[in-house]
Amino acid sequence: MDRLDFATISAYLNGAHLTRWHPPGHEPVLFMSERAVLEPGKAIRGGVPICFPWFGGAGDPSHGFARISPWSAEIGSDDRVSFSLIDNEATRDTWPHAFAATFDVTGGDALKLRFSAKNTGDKPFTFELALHTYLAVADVRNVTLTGFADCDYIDQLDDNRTVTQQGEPTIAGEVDRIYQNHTADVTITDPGLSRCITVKKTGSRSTVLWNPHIAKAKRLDDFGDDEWPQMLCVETANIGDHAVSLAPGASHETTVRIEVDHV
Ligand code: TA6
Repeated sequence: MDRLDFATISAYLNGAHLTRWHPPGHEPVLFMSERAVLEPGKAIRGGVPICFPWFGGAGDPSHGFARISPWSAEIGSDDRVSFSLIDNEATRDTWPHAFAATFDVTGGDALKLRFSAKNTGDKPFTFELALHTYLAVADVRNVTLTGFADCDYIDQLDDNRTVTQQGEPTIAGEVDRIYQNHTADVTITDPGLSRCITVKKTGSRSTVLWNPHIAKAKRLDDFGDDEWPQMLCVETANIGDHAVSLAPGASHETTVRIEVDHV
């Protein structure tokens, strides 16, 4: 008897945090740690954390306040959820700017994400962004990546040295790289799950590639010691030299389209 299966998405108002995208005929595409902490004001280990208005330790809290702030949401008719966050006393205490951020999620056979930030104040500001996407893989040591060859990256594990990627990266240890001026599609071919994930983006010139491997996984309380082989972060971002400056009234949009195909 014919059955209709639809993609499922799950998200939390806390951080406008997308935690699940399960397209029909595939295993879930986003990784979620079994030790993720699901509490208001806490970052969630997995899915797509929104790092805004800065990345990493460029401010306090690390990776910005967006991923630990309460967003509002409107659920659209076409499998779309639209989150929004505007400046408030708490955000202004850490970042003295007026802004309106939106994050649109559309599930289905492909996952479509759209982040937009608007300067609603009377002075210019510059922001960083990373849609810190945790992708689920069978074993990160066995995946094949494309889209990074010959691109320069900042190696966050080697004193932020700039390195030119020779060939395509493999994940044989901890990897924490910010690829510069990177706009190419990325593919992750995963023989263990017999699938290929493709990440396509617009409005982004940084891509972060991260896997904690053994030692860092052990240092993360909300990450199982044995979970690191099951994930790879491919983060659509604008960081450092690619941070975005907005004049009053201006806005900027970043989109990501994630597809998954059997191989
Ligand atoms: O995007 C890579 C990274 O900056 C790594 O250095 C690692 O810290 C990761 O983000 C996770 O950060 P979090 O604050 O979520 O533990």
